[in-house]
Amino acid sequence: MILSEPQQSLFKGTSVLSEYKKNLDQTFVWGVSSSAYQTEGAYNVDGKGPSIWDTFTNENKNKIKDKKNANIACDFYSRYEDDIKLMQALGINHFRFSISWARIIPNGVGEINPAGLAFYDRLIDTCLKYGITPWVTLYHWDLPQALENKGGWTNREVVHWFTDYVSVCVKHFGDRVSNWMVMNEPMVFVGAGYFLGIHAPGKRGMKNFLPAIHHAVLSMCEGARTIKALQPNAEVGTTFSCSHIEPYRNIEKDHLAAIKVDALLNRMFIEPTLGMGYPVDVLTPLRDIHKYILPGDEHKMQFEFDFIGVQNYTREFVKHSWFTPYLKARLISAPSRKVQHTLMNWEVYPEAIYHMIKKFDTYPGVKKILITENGAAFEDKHHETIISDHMRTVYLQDHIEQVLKARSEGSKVEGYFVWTWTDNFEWAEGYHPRFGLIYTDFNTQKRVVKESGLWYGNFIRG
Ligand code: IFM
Repeated sequence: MILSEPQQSLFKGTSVLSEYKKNLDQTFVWGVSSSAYQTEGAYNVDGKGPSIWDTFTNENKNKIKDKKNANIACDFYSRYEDDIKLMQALGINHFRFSISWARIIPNGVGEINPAGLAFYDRLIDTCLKYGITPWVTLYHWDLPQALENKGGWTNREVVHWFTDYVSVCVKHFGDRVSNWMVMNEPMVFVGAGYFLGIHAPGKRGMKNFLPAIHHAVLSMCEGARTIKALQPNAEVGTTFSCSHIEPYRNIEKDHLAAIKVDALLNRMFIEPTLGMGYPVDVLTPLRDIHKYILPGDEHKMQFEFDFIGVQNYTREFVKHSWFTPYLKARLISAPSRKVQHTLMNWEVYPEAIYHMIKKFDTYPGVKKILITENGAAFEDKHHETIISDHMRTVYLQDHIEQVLKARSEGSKVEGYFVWTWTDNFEWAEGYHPRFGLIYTDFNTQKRVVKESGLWYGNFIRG
């Protein structure tokens, strides 16, 4: 029988990949990831307060592709049970999702919304009913707007607001949730939201960026301490975005530029938590962060996480550039390098995830690594009975192969979550780049399993 190209990819697991899989113990975690704002919708129902993303998308329409918002998104708020049943049917039994702070505490501090707690009770109970372990992220970028009105992440008070919110969640859900992630990709929400102004809340400049970095680091560690104090047996982690960095040309200036970009994108948030301080020796424009560090913070900004979540999608090439303020370095995009790339213009380079695992694995304080996000946005092809997304399937296979290769060499990587379960709202990019294993028809909310979803389910089930 001659198999079509997409069908062949479903069977690729018979080679190197399935060899790795065969030698893997049962404790390795295979899952899927999502987040509240990108999927839930129900943005103003049952007592939920507005978040910065509700405000940003509804009031700054020009900053979002096609002026979209996530008021409805995937309507996960009503459809969670069907989504979880589908997950179970595919054989996926670990689900990473986030809690919307403004659904639990509409004003960010103070009064708790019982209907918000009840929604996550239903969601967690449904996961457990279908044999799916919940992995809960406490902050995936949707700060309550009421707190942004008081300065948001630039206001040091945020550390108290955040730990109060964390303690409400852990006290309420801790009897059923034992895997927590404090934050999702702090460099992205702080960089895009408080320096570049392209994400909510749309703030710019060093005067916002530096305090937001420091307060996010403090909140991440104080939040983690809060979880452990309330639930000593919990597995507490946090997640970091990262890209494998290379100099564009083999010249000193580009090597120096690459060192700076690596410090900014890959080291800025993990190193302080490990007691190494901010990497401002190589990132001199960020030296003024010390203005925000108060006596006693050295201890508060450290925490021994049980695991770190590594979120990698690509590699970046860096070139020296006199014209780029502060960094004097710029990224050379994948399309301009004429290499294979996704709809996000991110180069497809599976070895990047291997290099990132190795990089984080060498920090002595890192106890365990989970790949909490990896995936790709490509065009999906609709056939009569199937949605074929061959490129996504191959992307996942090649990246998983690199993850398992690192593990076979002794790296402490113990799990992998695909970003993402259903196609959803991709922030400033709106609904165009689809990352899902499951196709979402945003008019009808119908879900259709893509070929990549079938492959991933088959692969997990072995
Ligand atoms: O959709 C995002 C997610 O919210 C955070 N990590 C990267 C994904 C793809 O851009």
